[in-house]
Amino acid sequence: MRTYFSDDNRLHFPQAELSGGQFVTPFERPSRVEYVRNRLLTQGMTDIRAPGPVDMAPAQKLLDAGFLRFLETAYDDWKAEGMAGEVIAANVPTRGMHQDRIPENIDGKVGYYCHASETAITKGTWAAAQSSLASAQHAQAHVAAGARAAFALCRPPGHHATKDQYGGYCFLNNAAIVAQMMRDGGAAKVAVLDIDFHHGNGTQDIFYDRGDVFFASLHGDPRHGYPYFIGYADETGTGAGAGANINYPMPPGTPYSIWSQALDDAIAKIGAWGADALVLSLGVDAYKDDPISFFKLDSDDFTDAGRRVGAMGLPTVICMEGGYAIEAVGINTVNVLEGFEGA
Ligand code: OKP
Ligand code: ZN
Repeated sequence: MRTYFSDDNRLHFPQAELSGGQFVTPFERPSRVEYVRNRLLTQGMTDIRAPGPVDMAPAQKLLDAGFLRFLETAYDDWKAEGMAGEVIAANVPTRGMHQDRIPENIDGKVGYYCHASETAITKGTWAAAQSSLASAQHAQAHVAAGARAAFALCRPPGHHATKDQYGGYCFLNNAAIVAQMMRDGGAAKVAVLDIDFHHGNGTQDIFYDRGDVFFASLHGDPRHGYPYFIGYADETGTGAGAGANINYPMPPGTPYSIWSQALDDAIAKIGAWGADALVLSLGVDAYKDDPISFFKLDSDDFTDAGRRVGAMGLPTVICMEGGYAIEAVGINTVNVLEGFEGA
């Protein structure tokens, strides 16, 4: 399987993440994808290419224009206002406030376009987010040209980003944009299967009222984990999208024996729905030693999960999402790819 990967991911590396009331070195750091890259090489998956340029047109079609302008200019606007540090949201429109008025001051604007203040924007964030999207897009093009599957080693990740909000380490929703590109390329029905530990709220939100893109997510129960306010089992889609969204929230300590039942159910539902192409949002933070998650998968379980997804037999674009047990991220990610290829 071919991999697309951009060194420009390193342009996004904030000094700090707000975690537990302290600023810590971000969990979502460049070394994560270096471990994946090195493991790919170790395992002989050496077809690793830099993506060509990003195509922002599909993002402009799917996402909010003001949001894209904001991402592009936020850091400069922040600096122009005389702020000393990185861009961090501190004021958000909550219950009882206006939800639809966009402040002119950058400190207010950041709150409008952000859903979680752990995530900082730096000088290189926009370039890195675009390079991440470029990897996903070129993986999609490779599949469109006839490859069974391709791996986009995306960083920063994307599945928490909505049409008009960033957060949860995500800025541009790579998986959603690629799903739309598969639709535009001729796939009538596209499924996004999200096996990252965290609920893929951004992808769900983008397709919630659409009947042509199915979304399934396996994740930590939002009563116990980020993103906390979305990801419940009763979120099943609306309008034309009714029945095309399925969530599998699972409790702390969930082992592979339970998790894999949810995976099988999601795979069966996607099959019954009649998907003809697949995007896999691949996070490996369901791993037992992940520092910010609470499931109990072993490294071997990821191989088995990859096998089950591969057995779906669909043209598949695999987009990297999370995984923070740094040294195991490479092994776990490549295990999924090897399982997929061995199916
Ligand atoms: C992004 B992805 C750490 C809390 C972190 C945000 C998690 C974002 C996960 N103290 N909260 O889905 O892996
Ligand atoms: Zn995650």
